[in-house]
Formats: sequence, structure tokens, C-alpha cells
Amino acid sequence: MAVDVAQLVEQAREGRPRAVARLISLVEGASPQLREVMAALAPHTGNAYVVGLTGSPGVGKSTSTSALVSAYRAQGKRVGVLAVDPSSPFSGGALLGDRIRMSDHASDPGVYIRSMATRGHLGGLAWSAPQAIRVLDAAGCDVVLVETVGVGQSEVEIASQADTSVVLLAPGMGDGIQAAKAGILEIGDVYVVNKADRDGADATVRELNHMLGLGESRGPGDWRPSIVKTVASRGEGVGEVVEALEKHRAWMEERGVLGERRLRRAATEVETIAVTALRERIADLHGDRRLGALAEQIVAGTLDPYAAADQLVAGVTES
Ligand SMILES: Nc1nc2c(ncn2[C@@H]2O[C@H](COP(=O)(O)OP(=O)(O)OP(=O)(O)O)[C@@H](O)[C@H]2O)c(=O)[nH]1
Ligand SMILES: [Mg+2]
Repeated sequence: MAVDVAQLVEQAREGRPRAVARLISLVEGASPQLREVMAALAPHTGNAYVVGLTGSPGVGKSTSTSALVSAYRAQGKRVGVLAVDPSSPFSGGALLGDRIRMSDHASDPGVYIRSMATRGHLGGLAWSAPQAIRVLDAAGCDVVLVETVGVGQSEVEIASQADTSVVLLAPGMGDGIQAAKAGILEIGDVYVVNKADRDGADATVRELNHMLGLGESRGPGDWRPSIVKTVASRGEGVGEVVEALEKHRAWMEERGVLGERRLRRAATEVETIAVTALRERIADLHGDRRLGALAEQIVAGTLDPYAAADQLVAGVTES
């Protein structure tokens, strides 16, 4: 059913949660009206500070996110929370619902909370998460917190699209080694050692210092990742996390890094949309027999795969 996009966008900008939710549903459902939605949102975007939180399952991402929401709300800021699960085709349901511990904020009109999953469409969350962030941004969120569940490659990709990336670890469990393997030690601007009420937090901080090479000298203008110890379940250290985030943001603004990151994010976004569209058109061609005909020629040895690919691309780009 077609919706009145202009009206919906206006309502979202007035801060109506239902309108925001509807817009994100249009993103998630890859609605044909999405073009219209994005065109209407574009002039109102670019204000939100996007923070990605990533780390192993159970490390305390949701608890930390919830505590950060409280801290930002205390500053009077409007906050959006997006929990994304690239490994799961389920969304919004019990699974993710259980995983986000946001009940404290459920009735706060200054907070939008949303979970998203892949739903199996082409492009997946790499495509839809940035669009959902745009909705929250245009709806007037000063800060958007993006929690990615797990530490696989797609989580790393999504997290690295944030303005600031927070990597969470907990003492023990070889968490540092896990994180190193998953490649998340390369993306952190701020590292949080959560569950500092448990034994081994200082050892984890030392291990992290070592793995990040924080003892080594850096260039005068380089960012030196912060390491903060927290007990998120009690809100301890969360103020320091906010300070570390503000420090990173100020550093990025001073150095022009924020602008660079946003340019890179926009470029990736456009590329993802374009590639997704191309793949969809190629998939349509399966029914059209064009791809099949090319395959037959390759098997028969009358065409090489490069020439065939050129023909395919030419076929889908001429419109
Ligand atoms: N002891 C202790 N427990 C904590 C702390 N922070 C969170 N927890 C507990 O750890 C468990 C997992 O916390 P979550 O915030 O759900 O962790 P998560 O990283 O979001 O988990 P997933 O979304 O499932 O990957 C919960 O039972 C929390 O209450 C902490 O600082 N200390
Ligand atoms: Mg969680």
C-alpha cells in the first residue's frame, strides 16, 4: 500500500515515533517508495553523530548502549539506537528483542530503538543499515548508536561505517585473541573493557595495550585509541566512555577526519545501492535467458567469460 511520504517525513521530523518506525520499515522491506523517502530525507541529514558498538556475544554491548543512552539523555540529546544482526534473517522479533536491554528507555519519547536483520534481500544490512541511520538522523537524533551483534566480517564492515567505532571486550575468555582474529582490533577508536568487576580486567587492558601497540610512538597528529574500563551493568565508567567519544569526535573535527569518514561512508553507500541494483537486474535476466545463452556459448567454446560478462553488463546498463 502506498504511503504519503511527505507527510510521514514531516511527522518523523516532528519526533513522532510511529512515523520513524514506519520509515525504517520501508527501508527494511526495500519498499519501492524508498527512493521517494530518501529524496525527502536528504536535506535533513548530516547532523547525527554515529557511534558503532561491536564485540563478542554477551560482552555487554546492549547494557553499555543502554547506559550510553541514559548518559546522552541526561545531556538533553535525542538518541537513536539501531541493533543490527547480519547473521540472522529474523528481525524485530523475540531473538533481537531479548538481546537489546532497552526497557528503561521504552517510554522515553527522546529515544528511538530499532532492531534490524538481513531478511535475505540482496545487499543485506550493508545496504539497509545506512538507510536506517539516515532516517534516525533526519528525525533529529543527535546521536545514533549502532550495536552489531557478533564479530564477523559483515559486523566489522557495518561498524567501520560509523563516525566513531567502539570495540568492547571483557576479561578472560581469550576475548582479545578472538577480537584480533575477527579483525575488530583494527577498527576501534575507543576500546572498552567491560565487566571490570570480574578478575582480569587489568590484564585485559595490558594485553590490549600491547596488541594495539600503544606503547609505540605515533605521529604528533595521530589518534591514540582510548581504553576505558567499565561495569556497564552498574553504569560505572560510562561517563568516561562518553568523554572518550567526545574527545575522538573533537579530534576528527579538528583534523578533517570526520568529513573524510562521511565521504567514504557516502561513497560506499552509493556503491552498495548501485551494485545491488545491478545484481537484481542480472538476476532478472535469468528469466530472460540472456545469461543462459551466454553460458551455453562459453561451454561450447565460442565465447570467453570476460566477453560474456561485458555483454551482460552492457545488457543491464542500457535502459
Ligand atoms: N558482571 C557484569 N555483568 C555484566 C556487565 N555488563 C553486562 N553484564 C551482563 O552480561 C550479560 C550480557 O550483556 P548484554 O548487554 O546483553 O551483552 P551483548 O554484548 O549485548 O550480548 P549480545 O547482544 O547477545 O551479543 C547480561 O546478563 C548483563 O547483565 C558488567 O559490567 N559486569
Ligand atoms: Mg546485545
